[in-house]
Amino acid sequence: MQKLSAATTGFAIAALSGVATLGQAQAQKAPAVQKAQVAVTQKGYQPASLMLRAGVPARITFTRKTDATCATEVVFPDDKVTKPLPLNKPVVVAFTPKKKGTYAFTCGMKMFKGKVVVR
Ligand SMILES: [Cu+2]
Repeated sequence: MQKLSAATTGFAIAALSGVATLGQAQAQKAPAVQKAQVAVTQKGYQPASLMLRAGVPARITFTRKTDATCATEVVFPDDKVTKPLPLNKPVVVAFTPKKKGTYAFTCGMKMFKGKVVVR
C-alpha cells in the first residue's frame, strides 16, 4: 500500500509541474526545445500523431521495440530524411518545423504511418 501512495503522490507532483511549465511558456516565450517520444511496436508508431509548434527546435526520439515488423527505419518524405532504427536503441530525429501543417512519417515501405502536426 505504501508503494501505491508514493506513486500517486509522484503523479500529482508531475501533473502540477506540468501545469506550471505550461503557464510559464505562455507567459514568457516558447521553450528552447520541444521533445517527443515515439515507440515503434507491433501496432506501429505509438503515438502515431505528434503535435509540434512551428519555429521551435524539435527532437523526436524513436525507439523500435519489436523485431516482428518491417519498421526498421523511419522516413520523413517531406524532408527527405531516412533514419535506421536499430532494435531498442533510441534514435533522435532533430529538426525545426518551419511551416504549419501535417507532415507524414512512415517506415521504409510506407506500411506504418505516423504524422507530425505543426501548429
Ligand atoms: Cu514497412
